[in-house]
Amino acid sequence: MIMEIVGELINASRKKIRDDIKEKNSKVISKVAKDQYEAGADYIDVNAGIFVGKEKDYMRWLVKTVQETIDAPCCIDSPDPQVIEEAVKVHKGIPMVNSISLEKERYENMITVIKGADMKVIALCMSEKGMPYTKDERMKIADKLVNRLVSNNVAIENIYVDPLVQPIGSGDNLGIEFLNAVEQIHEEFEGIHTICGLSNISYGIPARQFANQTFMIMAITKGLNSAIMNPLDKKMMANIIAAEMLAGKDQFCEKYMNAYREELFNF
Ligand code: THG
Repeated sequence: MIMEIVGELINASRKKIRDDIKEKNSKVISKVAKDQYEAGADYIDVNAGIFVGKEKDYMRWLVKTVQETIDAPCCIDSPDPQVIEEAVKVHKGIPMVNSISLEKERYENMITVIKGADMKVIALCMSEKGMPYTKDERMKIADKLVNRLVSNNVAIENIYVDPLVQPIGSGDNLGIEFLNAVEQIHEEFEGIHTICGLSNISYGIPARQFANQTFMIMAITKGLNSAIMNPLDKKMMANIIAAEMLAGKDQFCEKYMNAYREELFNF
């Protein structure tokens, strides 16, 4: 697939898995990693952010546990540069760092971990001024952040800009402003990736999956080429394959045909 999928399920903010992380239940973590990998995840997100003071220890354990089970890289999800630094040390292969932002302290401390290392980096559109709402606010942050990363010798291909999905319930235009930012980022920076935590869009509204699945299709038409999401959502995975074909990203419909043969549309 063109879309790079980051499996979101190993996140301590999820009630369903919180205690399994807390108790270091490697059997459950291994299974959730394996299930996501087999469903098509390219990266496994690991987030232990709720364990204040113990995040570093949990993060190291999560990275090791995931990588003992499957041969896939992790998306190391923490705002704390020290946590990222320690997790990267035990990580095999090329990790994705989630994330750096334009906030002064976070940028300065995070760039020392990233500089010169072979890793993917999520550039989250957040600044001292807080979260962006409009396309223009997102672009102001994205432009500064990408240029700064490039000047710190991070290759454009390794940058995943996250324009930040905001809940549609907080403003009617928050979906379209995000989508237009995705489009403009791809116009301005050839070879760059865009990424997002897709399910933020449906926070606080009912029938969340339906909104998430539809928003994904809309984002693909704007060029979104990676997402932090639940790869066990079969409808979502089928939508991605069809939308990418229809957006001209599947030469000779090959991936779509393969997915059909593998019965990925039978659910
Ligand atoms: N951008 C970046 N990283 C991110 C996000 C983002 N990491 C965290 C998050 N957003 C993406 N990951 C998840 C993981 C799980 C869930 C949502 C996003 C989830 N949420 C349900 C909810 O919100 O109701 C269930 C919560 C529960 O089980 O208690 O499952 O935007 N770069």
